[in-house]
Amino acid sequence: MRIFVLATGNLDKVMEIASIIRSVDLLRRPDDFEDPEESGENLLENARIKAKAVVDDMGAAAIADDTGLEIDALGGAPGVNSSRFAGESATYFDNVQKVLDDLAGVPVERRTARFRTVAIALFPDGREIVAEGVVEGRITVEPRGEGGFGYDPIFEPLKPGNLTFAEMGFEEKNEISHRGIAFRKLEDLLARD
Ligand code: ITT
Repeated sequence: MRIFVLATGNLDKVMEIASIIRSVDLLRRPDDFEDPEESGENLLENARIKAKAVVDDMGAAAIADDTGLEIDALGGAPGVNSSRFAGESATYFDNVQKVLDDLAGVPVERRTARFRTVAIALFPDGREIVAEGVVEGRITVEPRGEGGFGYDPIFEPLKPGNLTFAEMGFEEKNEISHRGIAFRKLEDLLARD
């Protein structure tokens, strides 16, 4: 089995990725690993920055993702700024609140949005494998559900039942999510590499 270090400091993402990718061994970063500045202009650049920080520091192959929520009525925001939409040290709750405030009065049919994940596997020799996953949906008028993380309580994927990601079970979200799609593709590409 190939071994990769999972280049993320976000434990919610660690749990999802570890459950989606089963055919490679994933190690965690050390707890005191310093997050690199996500200064890229797009999701791929940021995913690469996170993976490269681990490759450079640990000399091991790394896997990372960068994810953005793109809201059409906000011109595609928060996009690459999803973790800091309401400010540098914003919590999940602050970011959700800002989205709902910014969309106040916007009717259901114009609340279209998508989650996009770019996943990367980066090797010490600089070679990389990249895969993307997208899931279309809508932003709800108020948060619903206790599961998931981040913007999950206000994101309803286009699927019969109209549940938010936070109202779905863990496996159900991974089955259809941006991250599920991206990492299953990455796993396929790695199997053929
Ligand atoms: P790392 O950079 O350490 O991986 P992060 O939390 O900054 O962790 P991202 O940049 O990929 O991760 O994600 C930006 C934000 O988007 C994240 O903080 C969440 O608020 C949100 N987000 C990411 N994936 C999500 C998901 O599956 N469901 C809901 N919100 C998500």
